[in-house]
Amino acid sequence: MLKFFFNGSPNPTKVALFLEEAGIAYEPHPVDTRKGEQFGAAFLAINPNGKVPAVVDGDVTVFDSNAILLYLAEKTGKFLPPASVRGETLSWLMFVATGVGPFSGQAVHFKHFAPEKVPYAHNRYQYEAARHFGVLEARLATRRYMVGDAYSIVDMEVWGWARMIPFIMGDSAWDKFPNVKRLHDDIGARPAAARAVALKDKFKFKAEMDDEARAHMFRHLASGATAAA
Ligand SMILES: N[C@@H](CCC(=O)N[C@@H](CS)C(=O)NCC(=O)O)C(=O)O
Repeated sequence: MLKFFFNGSPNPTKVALFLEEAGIAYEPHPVDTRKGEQFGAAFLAINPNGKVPAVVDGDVTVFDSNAILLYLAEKTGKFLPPASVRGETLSWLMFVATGVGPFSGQAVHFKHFAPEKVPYAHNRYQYEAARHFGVLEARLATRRYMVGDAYSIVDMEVWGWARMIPFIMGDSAWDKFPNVKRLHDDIGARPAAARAVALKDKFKFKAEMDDEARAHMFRHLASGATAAA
């Protein structure tokens, strides 16, 4: 059975959504990143980058949520836009993977977790997160789904990050992205999405973002690393 390594954060939740939507039987393996379990030798052998999600599917190992979505969609033929829009599919998958996700992640870091206020970094990542969601908003203003005429892995990928919009940019941020909100709400109403979000609640993850969690998740703090002169 497919092994799914996850926690309750946005990237694993996209993959949980696909597994639930596609009806794939899977064995959940919680990885408590606030306890440093992502750096255990067994997990690093699965994902040398030490991050969730990852899957082990027989003798195939795949890490990175976007790679997993594409792998599973191609393997099952489910939620994969048609070949006629292959170029668009790849463009939007990569746009979310390399733009929306990383900029949102940094926006969250400087808004909520950085040990000191860094206005320049905060402003830059807030601006770039909003700009990236603005690109999605413009795309969704004229179409129901991100690519093609049907719900696909690209919509799942957008949903994973759209869920975080209030945390990334504040509660009022939804007002700027009504069409992203529509897609978010449509997907969020699906039973598979409820199951994907609830998966983490079946396991006990460390809730506190305390010194132990910070030491594991923000390793540069302990490494003595400083900016290059
Ligand atoms: N590009 C990767 C990013 C994975 C990622 O950043 N995962 C986070 C959770 S959403 C993680 O494992 N963080 C733990 C850490 O950084 O130590 C993906 O899409 O899977």
